[in-house]
Amino acid sequence: MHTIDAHKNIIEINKTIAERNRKIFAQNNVFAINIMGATGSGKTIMIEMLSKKLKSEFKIKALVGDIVSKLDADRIKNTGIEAKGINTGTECHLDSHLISHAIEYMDLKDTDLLLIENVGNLICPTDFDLGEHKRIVVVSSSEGDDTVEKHPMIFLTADLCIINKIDIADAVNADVEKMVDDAKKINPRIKVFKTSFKNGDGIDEVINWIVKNMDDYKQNNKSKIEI
Ligand SMILES: Nc1nc2c(ncn2[C@@H]2O[C@H](COP(=O)(O)OP(=O)(O)OP(=O)(O)O)[C@@H](O)[C@H]2O)c(=O)[nH]1
Ligand SMILES: [Mg+2]
Repeated sequence: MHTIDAHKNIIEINKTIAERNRKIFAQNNVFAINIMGATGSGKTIMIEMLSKKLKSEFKIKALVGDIVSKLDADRIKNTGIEAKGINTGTECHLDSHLISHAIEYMDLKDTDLLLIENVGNLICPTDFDLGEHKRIVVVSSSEGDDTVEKHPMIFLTADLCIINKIDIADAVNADVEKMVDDAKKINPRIKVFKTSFKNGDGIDEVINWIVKNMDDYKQNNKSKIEI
């Protein structure tokens, strides 16, 4: 009798399609970010702010994963950029196959930055490479200051950790510095910013990080294309 490791197979197939997506992004010089994070932590509000602050300088588009509804995609569209909702149904994460279809009809030549909001939770998105170049994970003080410690895998795979809702940390008895320390203990390479997207604290640091990484990617990608 053969035993099949179905999860391993799914991850391998996902990886192959993710590499194909990455190649398509490179051909079109698109910098893609996978924005993961807890439910209600502030992923959509961050994309809304990024859109408002960066859309005059860069061509930005968004893909938005949700179990049902297009509410978040509509919120982002209202800021004046193209945003497409992807309903995952019973699945708690986006995968590279869903992204490959979503970008089929997107004008990637007219895109500098693709922001992909994953389904809100700190578990399922971890294993699924979408073809992105960087990963951001957003958590907030109101989920409890043990949230980071309890979900090490997603912080291990992320490049930037955002600890949001610092404006209400005292009210919910959350020790924000503990969250910062936990993220750095899990992943010493991770960058951590403390934010309040409600009042705008920390958004400029997030913007600088994105723009710097996008510039580096485009510079590197350009030299590869020229070779
Ligand atoms: N007090 C406070 N509220 C915030 C902050 N950031 C976001 N919120 C509120 O938190 C709620 C959830 O924000 P969203 O941006 O929708 O969160 P999300 O991560 O996209 O949520 P899902 O897509 O449902 O997983 C909204 O009511 C926001 O206004 C913050 O820094 N401080
Ligand atoms: Mg959202």
